[in-house]
Amino acid sequence: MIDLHYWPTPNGHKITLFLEEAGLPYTIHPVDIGTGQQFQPGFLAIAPNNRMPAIVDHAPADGGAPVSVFESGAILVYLAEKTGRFLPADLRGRTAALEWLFWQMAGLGPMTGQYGHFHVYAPEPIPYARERYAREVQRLLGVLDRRLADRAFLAGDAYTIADMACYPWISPYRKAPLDLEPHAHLRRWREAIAARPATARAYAIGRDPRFARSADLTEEQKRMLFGMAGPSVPGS
Ligand SMILES: N[C@@H](CCC(=O)N[C@@H](CS)C(=O)NCC(=O)O)C(=O)O
Repeated sequence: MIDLHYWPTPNGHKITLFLEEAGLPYTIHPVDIGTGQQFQPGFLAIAPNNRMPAIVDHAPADGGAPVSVFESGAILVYLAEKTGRFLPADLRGRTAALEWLFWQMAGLGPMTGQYGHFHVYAPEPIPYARERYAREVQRLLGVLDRRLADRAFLAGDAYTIADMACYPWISPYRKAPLDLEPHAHLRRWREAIAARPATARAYAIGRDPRFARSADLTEEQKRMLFGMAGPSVPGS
């Protein structure tokens, strides 16, 4: 059994996308990042960066003590290796999947996150920051679109953890939607993933009432999320 420490955000969705595709049994432990649950000692013991998602695998492949994993990219690789699924076994397919997974972790995710911060959450409009991240995210979407011009998924014909990592980060901010019109291949890929039953199940989990929150972040939630509450890990 796997414990999933989760809140329904793009990085959280990556892991439910995998678990629903693979049909692995798991239990969700909500980490309400707006109320500071990411700073609780029990969570920090498995996720020292005070960010979710994180997992604990109580039945690891080596038969030993439970294994905990933080960082969504590392979790996806761990689960792919555990199940032998969604990470190609051949050298070229595996390399391509890992390339695009790392590209998401280091580029698409952080840049889109900053885009969202400056367009949706920042206390005052900063035109330079808004323009910088909007341009960078459009550039990254163009990179994705070109990659998908001649293949169904990022690593080739098969759906992999690279696709699961990127999908939740395509225009995730309802209040600041991105223009996907110029990116026809990206739109086709996105629709194909959205149509998968496991994707529908993964996103339905995020709509469960236990994750209900107001449409807008409160000032207290902003303080928790944007580091205005002091050191990121209390006591550090
Ligand atoms: N690189 C990390 C990023 C995780 C991350 O930023 N998670 C956010 C939600 S999407 C979070 O837990 N935020 C809590 C906070 O900022 O205190 C990963 O991919 O797992």
